[in-house]
Amino acid sequence: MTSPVSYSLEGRIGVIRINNPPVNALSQAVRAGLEDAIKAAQQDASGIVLIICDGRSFVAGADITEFGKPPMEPFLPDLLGAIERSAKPVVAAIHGTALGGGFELALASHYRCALRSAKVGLPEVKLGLLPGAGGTQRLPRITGIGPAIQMMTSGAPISASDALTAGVVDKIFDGELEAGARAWCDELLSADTQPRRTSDRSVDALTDEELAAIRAQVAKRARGQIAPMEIVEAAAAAATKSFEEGMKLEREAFMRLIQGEQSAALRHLFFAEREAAKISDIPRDTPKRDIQTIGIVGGGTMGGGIAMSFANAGIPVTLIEVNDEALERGLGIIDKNYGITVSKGKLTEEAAAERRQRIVGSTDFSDLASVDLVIEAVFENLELKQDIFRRLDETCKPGAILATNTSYQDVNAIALVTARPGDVIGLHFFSPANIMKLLEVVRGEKTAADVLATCMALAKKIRKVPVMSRVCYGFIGNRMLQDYGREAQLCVIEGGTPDSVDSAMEAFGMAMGPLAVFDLAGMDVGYKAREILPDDQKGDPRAYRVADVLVEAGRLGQKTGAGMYRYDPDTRRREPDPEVLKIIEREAGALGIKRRNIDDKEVHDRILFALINEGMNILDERIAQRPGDIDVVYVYGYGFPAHRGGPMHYADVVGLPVILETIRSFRETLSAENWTPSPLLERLVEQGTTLSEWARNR
Ligand code: 3H9
Repeated sequence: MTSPVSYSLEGRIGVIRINNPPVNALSQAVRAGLEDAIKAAQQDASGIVLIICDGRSFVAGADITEFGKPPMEPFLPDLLGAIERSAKPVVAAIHGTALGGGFELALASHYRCALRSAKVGLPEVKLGLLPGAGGTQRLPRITGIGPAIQMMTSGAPISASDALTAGVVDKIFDGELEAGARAWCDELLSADTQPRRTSDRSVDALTDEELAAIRAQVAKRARGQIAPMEIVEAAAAAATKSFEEGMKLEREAFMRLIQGEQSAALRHLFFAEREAAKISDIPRDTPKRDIQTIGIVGGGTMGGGIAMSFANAGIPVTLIEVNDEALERGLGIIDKNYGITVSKGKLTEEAAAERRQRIVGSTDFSDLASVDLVIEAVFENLELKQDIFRRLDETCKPGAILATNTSYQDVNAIALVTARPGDVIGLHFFSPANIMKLLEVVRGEKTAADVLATCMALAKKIRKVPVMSRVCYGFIGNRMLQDYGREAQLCVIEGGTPDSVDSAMEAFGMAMGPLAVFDLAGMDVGYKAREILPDDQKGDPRAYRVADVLVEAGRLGQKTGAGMYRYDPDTRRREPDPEVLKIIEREAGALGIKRRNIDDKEVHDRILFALINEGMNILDERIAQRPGDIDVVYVYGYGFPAHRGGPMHYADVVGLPVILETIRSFRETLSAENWTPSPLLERLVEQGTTLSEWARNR
């Protein structure tokens, strides 16, 4: 087998070239190749060593597929130590992304140059890790401890120009990297430049107060994640310990983290996200339709947010509303949103204006005649949507994709009113659509393969994370949410409070507790949805009793200043409301419920096992392709803590037998109607297997 690393002496430059598609990850073969190459360079006539990569990127990190398997020599920290010890200067030439171990390779090199379009970063924290090949010791020695902690705990890459300012890159090239890098190597040679080892440098320590402030700030943002805290301690050690001691500390922390549950969960999600983009019965090379222009029907909050998503990605949008007034209102909200982004300093005024001008409003439906894809984003009403799809069918050109942004309606029933059901699909964005990453791509019975393939690829283009769902009420996310919300509300009326239930779920890591989410979304949303359902489909009436009373009293949530909580008019901070407690107690009495103590464990088990059980049903019915898809939906769309890996990964962590046994006991003690174990859960427990094993062999 040929090595993914080659070495050749070209003039006085020893060129080490890495070629390990797709992203030049540091697999064992690459590490071994690099070790041989750096050794060879010490012995030949080269005066300088250049490390450069083929393909789309410099090294994007350690090979994540090797994690969790027995470590194989050479180990990366040792290899990078050998590179840094090179007697001849080593130059790293970066294009694409130098991430994680890749950036650490560059930091161990003596000099670094990059293309202006390149990015560098240490994203290990997103995998529940800390940089484990010297990053925590070398980066602070260059940037100072504070900026290094910021970069490593956020995991976000920085641009080449920011890297130049921070001193982690020495030179930037426009145009051709290799030619620039070789010319620079020649310059360094002529100047008789010597190796410059970062490990020889020292860095100022933070004061106790500064360190305490950073610890507190990072802990707050970490919300239960361990890796960010380990990063702070390791980076701080760069000032107080020798390089060797710091490396030892880093290695120990890395080994602790990589063996832990949080990193396993985050690595699962990394691969689940990439897997979710694939549809098992549609080949990757399925031809895609060309999507240059978008039409959106409905300029409300959703339609406007969707329009911004496309405009931000450089795709022009025609936004249709019924009349001038509605159109003006819709465009006004878009203007306001761009204004907020500019005022937060996240976008320049010119960039915002450029994006905004890609959205053109119209009240003339026939303006949709030439667009490549239309997304309907009107009120959740099947007849209304069907009516719009009839008009789209008459108006749009052949081959245009017709999508609905419905959250609940039957995509098949919508498709069937057109003469081209193969072109119809669901694209379920999450609010605020310009920000939320998740996109449920809903596959109708007749949706054509190329329509699906096009929409999955398009999602990536607009920086969304797509997950395919088959058709059912609520698709993957909202269908599971029903049982989750039911148990949260039952926990409240049976003895808890909105605050006790939310706090338990927030301690688990949810971005926001379920009752606080009702207030955020508007309590009237669920109320209106229930109103149109027949009684037998509304679910357990005890669950929504309090919500109904609150809505009828005008407490619609944050927008009216009060709902499950009351909100401080200035800070919008939620506060428990004694009024609500009175209502809960009164309604519980009226329903004959004897309130009792409901502890955090019961809240956890009821809410999460209800979610998991419905997830199992969704898998059994093949609404979702795989457990990981559901995890991606919950992490990206519903604030499920990424370091728990998503509900289905978490099911395996808890253990399926424990979940089944608990559900059976809830069936006895709480409600037989609400608690029916999923047949899939029963089968897997009977077979003594885990969900991930089952998914692998499915
Ligand atoms: C680390 O470095 C630890 C060290 O500090 C210490 C070690 C001792 N390994 O995302 P894409 C695959 S931790 C293996 O669709 P893009 C990916 O699975 C690592 N495989 O493309 C996918 O495979 P498939 C720190 C990897 O252009 C394919 O490449 N580094 C790795 O949208 C294409 O990926 C990171 O965390 C990897 N490291 O984005 C960087 N990376 O086609 C992780 C990618 O079969 N990677 N693959 O589905 C990324 O952020 C993005 O992949 C990247 C490209 C930005 C590079």
